[in-house]
Amino acid sequence: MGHSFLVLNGPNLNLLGTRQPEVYGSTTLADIEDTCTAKATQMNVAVSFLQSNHEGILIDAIHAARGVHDGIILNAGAYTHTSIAIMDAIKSVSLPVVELHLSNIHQREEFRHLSYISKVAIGQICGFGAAGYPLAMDALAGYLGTTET
Ligand code: CA2
Repeated sequence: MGHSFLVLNGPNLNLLGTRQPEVYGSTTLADIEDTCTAKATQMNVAVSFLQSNHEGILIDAIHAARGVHDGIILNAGAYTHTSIAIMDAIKSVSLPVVELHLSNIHQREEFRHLSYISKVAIGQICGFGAAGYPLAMDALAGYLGTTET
C-alpha cells in the first residue's frame, strides 16, 4: 500500500445532497466517500474520512493525522473563512493539505474570498462540485510523488 490520505470535511457538509442542490449539488457525502474509496483502490493509496461540525474536533483530527497519514484533503466549510486555529493546526503538523471547496468561493460573497486555509495549504481546488475530491487526491499524490521530505 502506498500513501495514506485523510479526507476531512467540516461544518454542515453532512447535509450535502439534501439541501441547496443549486449551490452544492445533489451528491451526498456518502457518495463522495464511495467515489474516493474506489479511486484510492485504483491509486493504491489508503483513504480515511471524518466529518465534524465542531472546530475542535477538526483540529484534533489534524493533530492525530501526524505520523498516520501522508496528507489531508480538507473542506473546512465556513471555518475556512474564520479559523486561525485550524490554520495553526495545519502549520503545526507540517502535513501537506489540499484545500477543497465544492463551490467557487471566489465567485460568491466577499466574506468567502478570504481563506485562512489557503495560507498554509499546498493548493486549492474549488468550483468543481463533488468531482473536486478525486481531483484533490490526484493533486496530493502528485505532490507527494515529487516532494522529498
Ligand atoms: O463550497 C464549499 O465546499 C464550502 O466549503 C461549503 C461551505 C461554505 O461555508 C464555504 O464558503 C464553501 C458550506 C457547507 C454547507 O454545506 C451544505 C450542504 C448542503 C446543504 C446545506 C449546507
